[in-house]
Amino acid sequence: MAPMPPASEAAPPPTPAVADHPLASLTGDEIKAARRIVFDSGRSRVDAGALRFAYVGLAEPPKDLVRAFDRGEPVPMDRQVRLVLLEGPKADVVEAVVSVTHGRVDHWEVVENVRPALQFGEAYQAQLALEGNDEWNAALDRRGVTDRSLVQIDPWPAGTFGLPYEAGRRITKCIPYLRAAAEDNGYARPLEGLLGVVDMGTGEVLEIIDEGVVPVPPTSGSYFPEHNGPLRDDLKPISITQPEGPSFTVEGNLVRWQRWSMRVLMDPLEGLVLSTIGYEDGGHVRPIVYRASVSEMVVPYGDPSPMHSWKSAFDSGEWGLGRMANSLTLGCDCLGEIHYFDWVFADERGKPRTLGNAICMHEEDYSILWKHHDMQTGRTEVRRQRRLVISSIATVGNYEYGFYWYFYLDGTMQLEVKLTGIMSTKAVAGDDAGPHARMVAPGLAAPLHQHLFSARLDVEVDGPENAVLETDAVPSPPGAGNPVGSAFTTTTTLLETELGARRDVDPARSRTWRIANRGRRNSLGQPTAYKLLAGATPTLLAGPDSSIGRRAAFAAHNLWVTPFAEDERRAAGDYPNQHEGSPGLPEWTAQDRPVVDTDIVLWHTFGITHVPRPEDWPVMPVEYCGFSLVPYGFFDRNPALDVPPSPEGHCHA
Ligand SMILES: [Cu+2]
Repeated sequence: MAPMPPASEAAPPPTPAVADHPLASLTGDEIKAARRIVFDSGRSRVDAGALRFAYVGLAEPPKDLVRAFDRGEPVPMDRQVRLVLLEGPKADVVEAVVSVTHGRVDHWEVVENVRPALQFGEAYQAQLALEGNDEWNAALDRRGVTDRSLVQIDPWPAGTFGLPYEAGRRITKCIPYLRAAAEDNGYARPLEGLLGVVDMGTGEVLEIIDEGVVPVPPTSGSYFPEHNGPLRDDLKPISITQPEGPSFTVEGNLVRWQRWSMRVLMDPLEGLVLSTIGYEDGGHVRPIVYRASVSEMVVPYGDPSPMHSWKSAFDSGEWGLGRMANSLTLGCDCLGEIHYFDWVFADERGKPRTLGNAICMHEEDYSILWKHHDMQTGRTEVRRQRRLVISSIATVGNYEYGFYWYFYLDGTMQLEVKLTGIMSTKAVAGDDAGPHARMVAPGLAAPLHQHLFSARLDVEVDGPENAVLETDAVPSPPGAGNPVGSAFTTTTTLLETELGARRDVDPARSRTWRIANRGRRNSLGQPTAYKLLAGATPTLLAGPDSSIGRRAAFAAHNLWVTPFAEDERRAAGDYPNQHEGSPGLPEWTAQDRPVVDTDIVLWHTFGITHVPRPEDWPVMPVEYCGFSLVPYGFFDRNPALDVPPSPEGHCHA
């Protein structure tokens, strides 16, 4: 695999000179201007040709300014770009913020001993370095590999294990596979026992690890139609048509649909970002979530063998869910009346490029919304549910992750992550994968692992000042108030400070968390609120004192609540790559700041513990995980009574 940028070489489309909104997506002109400002500033310690742009994204303006703009007040537009720059092979970066409105550098700081996400160009150089390395080639010879063009080398984030050569370097560990042909699925044929460790900055091969030859598994892992016939011939066409067009409108990156409104952005690391999510009610937009994103994700592996124990990819912070985003195809990735958003991003030299069809938006019929049949009169009322879908799919090495935000007619919103692609594999001599992996094909196993996501929800339910209430369903004690022993009730706890707000799901108690505005009441006198409805989701299984247990400590709890702080953006910190500590949520929340009736951020860990099954091979049918935000006293009653009966059916009377 050569992880090259997934973009076309085409020049960016013409862009307006002035953004129409403080949260408008960066344009190609703005990226060009930011690059020029960096070069012209003369602050870089290296030549322009040697400078690498590891991150280029919108530096979002203060929330108060955005709110004032949306109220129609005159606010000065200052479009700022946030950059992370690499000046050479060492493990340090420059953090910069430039104003493209004013043509100046607003912030420039060298940060020592941190590493940005892996760079595509450097990953490619690491592959070349191994191909020219004698020790690597000797190991391939021992495995009988004659045609080197069939060797697939996957560069991985290396993690951190206190090895002397880790210090001060940006490292990748490279896993080899042997394809049977150029288009073959290499993951079916691991060259087990062999790893190459490369300094990505210098291209120096640091270590070739050879734990011994294991036979290459015998069977193909092709998922191509030409190898999996005869194909089914009894699937009749399904056509989704909306003869009058979709029910949404789009202005710039502002979407309106059925009283919902939100802005759609893409971040290089977080991928899809939705901002200023609100719901129109009584003639004005009631805010719900200021900004929603997947701030981090990690895939820790549970196999202790030396080839696999180090694997723990932070696919957001070590690769980037926007950087790895696909260009989506009508009829394949998305079906129906589609609106696509292109994404203009900066490549590693800071030049604008366009990823066409990066984000897909459409409506889906979603079965029934509500129904009742009156058994006395025979009158039936039933309404169709419908949802707005905003989605993006990232390919991170062997896996695919689809991020689907849904908005429903009843005021519910949801994030669903669809996991597919190909599992990380190992070759096994014999038919016993041991306790930490599962056989998925002859001679081929897949290690146990987890996929854990951290959704960052900068909430503003009816305004910025919110609090979180945890509610458990509990049995009532037997006695006079519970004479037949069947009573149950709920207990509700206000989460007051950060340490007390590190919480976990409890399906046996139907635990939910309510984001309440205690200064606003519905007609029943209850605080208006949305509840975070979690699934029966795992937390991190790695030990808390292990390397990955520290680095991914955000995944040790399902819920964290923090007071909003502008620089607290990513659950495992800004630089999880080879980080030795426990940055991000564990550090911030150790301050134990109050989180009651103030501007708060919820961080929700959810995901899947993946015990591989044969049916996941050679390519996984989609597995789902996610959560919902459901109105809870936000409205006075079912807000979808005004949805009309379907015109084509006999849905009432
Ligand atoms: Cu998996």
